[in-house]
Amino acid sequence: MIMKLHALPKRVLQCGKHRLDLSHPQVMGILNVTPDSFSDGGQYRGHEQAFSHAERMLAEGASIIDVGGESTRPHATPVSLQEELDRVIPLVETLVQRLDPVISIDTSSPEVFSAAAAAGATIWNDVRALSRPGALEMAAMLSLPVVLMHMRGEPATMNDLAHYHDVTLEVHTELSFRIEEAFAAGVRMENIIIDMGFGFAKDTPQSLTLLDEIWKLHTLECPLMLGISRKRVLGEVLGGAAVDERLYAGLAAALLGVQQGVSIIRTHDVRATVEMLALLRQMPQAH
Ligand code: 9MG
Repeated sequence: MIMKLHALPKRVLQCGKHRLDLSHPQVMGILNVTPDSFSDGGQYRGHEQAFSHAERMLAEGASIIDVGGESTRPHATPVSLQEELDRVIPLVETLVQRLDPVISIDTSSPEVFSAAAAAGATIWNDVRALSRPGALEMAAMLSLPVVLMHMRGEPATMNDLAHYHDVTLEVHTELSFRIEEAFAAGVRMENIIIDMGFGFAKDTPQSLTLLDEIWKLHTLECPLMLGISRKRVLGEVLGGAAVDERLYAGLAAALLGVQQGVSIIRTHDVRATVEMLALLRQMPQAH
C-alpha cells in the first residue's frame, strides 16, 4: 500500500484566546486523573505529579492537554459529579495559572465542562457526543470547540453493540446525526471536531477496517481526531502485548491516520508522536 499524504485544508480552531493551526496535525497529550484510567492506572493522581506530567508533554510538543476525571473503560466504577469536579477543576486552575496551555476536558457532563471552561479550559472532548441532558445546550451557549466521538450505548454496554454491516458507513451515518443535532441546537460548525472512537463499540477487525477507511469521514466536513494510543486493538494485533508494549503499533496507526487527513492525534506518547510528525512535515508532498 502506497499512500499519498492527504493535504489538510487551511483551518484554524479558535480555543478561547488560543488559536490552533489545523493545517498541520496537532498532538493532544492525555492527562488522566482517574484511579482506573485506560492505561495510567492512577499513576498521575497526585496534583503535582499531574501538573509535572502536563508540563513534560507540553515541552515535548503537545499543543493540547486533555484532562479527564472519569474513566471510560467498560468496567470502570462510575464517578459522582462532585468527585469528577474535585479531580479536574483544581488541576485546570493550576495549569492555566502556571502554563496557560490549550486544555480540553474529557467529560460528558455539562456541569463539569462548564466549570472547567470558567477555569480556562477551551475544548470539550465528549466520548458521548453531547448526548447527556443539557449537553447540547451548554455547548451551544459556551461556543467553544467540541469533539463529538462515536460510541454506541455506554462504556459498560458498548461491546454488546459492536455489530455492523459496514462499520465505516455506520460510524459516518451515526456521527452525521450527532453533528446535525449539535448544529440544530446552535453549536457552530467551525467548532465541531469528530472522532471515530477506536475501542468504543468496535472490535479489533472493525477497528482495523475503520483505520483503513478514515478518509471516508471527510465528507462530514469536520476536522478529524484520532485516539488509538495504547488501546486494546494494538495489544491484540501484537498477539497480546501489554499496555506499555504498544508504542510502535500506536505510532503506525497514528501515521495511517495522518496520511488520511487526521488533524488531531490524542496520545499518551507525545514525544514519539511529535517526532513522527516532524518527519512527515519535511516530506515534499506535505508542502
Ligand atoms: C477520552 N477518550 C478515550 N479514548 C478516546 C478517543 O479515542 N477519542 C476521544 N476523543 N476521547 C477519548
